[in-house]
Amino acid sequence: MAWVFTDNDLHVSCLVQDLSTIVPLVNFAGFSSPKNEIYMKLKLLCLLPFFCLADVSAAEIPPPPVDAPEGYKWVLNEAYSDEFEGAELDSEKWHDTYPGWKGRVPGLFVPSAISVADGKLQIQSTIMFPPKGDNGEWWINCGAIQTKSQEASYGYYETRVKASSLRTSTTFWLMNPADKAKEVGKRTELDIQECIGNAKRWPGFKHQFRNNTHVTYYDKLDEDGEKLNLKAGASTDIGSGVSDDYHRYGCWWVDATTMHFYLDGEHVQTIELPTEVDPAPMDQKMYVNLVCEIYDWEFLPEMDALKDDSLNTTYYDYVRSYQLVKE
Ligand SMILES: [Ca+2]
Repeated sequence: MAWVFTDNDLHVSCLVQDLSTIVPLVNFAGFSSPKNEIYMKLKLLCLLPFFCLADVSAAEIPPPPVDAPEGYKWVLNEAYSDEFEGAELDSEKWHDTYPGWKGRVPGLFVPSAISVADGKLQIQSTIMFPPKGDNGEWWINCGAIQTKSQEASYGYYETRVKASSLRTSTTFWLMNPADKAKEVGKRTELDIQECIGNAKRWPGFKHQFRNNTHVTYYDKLDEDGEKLNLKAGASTDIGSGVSDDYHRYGCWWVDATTMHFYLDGEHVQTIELPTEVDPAPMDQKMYVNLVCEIYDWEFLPEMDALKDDSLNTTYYDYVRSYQLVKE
């Protein structure tokens, strides 16, 4: 049996085979301390190479928090999964920015905002100096990564993340490629979590698990003459701020109409898309995004917060994806 200890502050995870392995080590280090203190000491012990595994293999990654339907099993989908071990972003798996989208003024996506350390993807938003753009309109470093594979389909998707305390977003979402969208006449977007650590205009973004879906039809117009956009969302109160601690945000994208959402492993919401216009609205293959961006409807981040490394970084522990495969 594997016991997993995860530190939310120092970003140390370690796997040990048996609790009995820990006790002598703790005693050896001279600690007979309460639980929290033992955990603190374990952080140090985890630095010992013989004690801490360098990475998390697929065999150790737990299945989704939902049982596979009878006759099926969950299989990890590597192209859209990453434990963020090692010292840099896996360039075979990810773009270190958002191809085709620079960000929203004044937040420019820059690869330098992206790093991998201590088992986490870190996206750090800071003041850009000197500013960029013809009029110096870009002056905040923002960050995005996107899977190079673009064929994510029905399955379970989850990230574990601690949002920054900025007025920038922390997000986890899927979208179909632009060229394919033109070909089929619709753009599909599945937003599993969109939150803002220090939200001001809409405070719910600060403490909610916010799910959303958009299907935009290029050849269908709404009553205002705009491209028809089917949108359905849901939100669940987390009970604390999204920047206070790590949370698991998951979605079982069941089929073209049904999506179940899971907060810390518990089913909390289901979105059912209407089928009057399109019998299979969310049927497109997509890529996966982890993005920290500026929203044009939100107040800008505070300068002091952008300068404060204890506030300006979002930590993604992992992103995991699973497909149902017939047994
Ligand atoms: Ca990790």
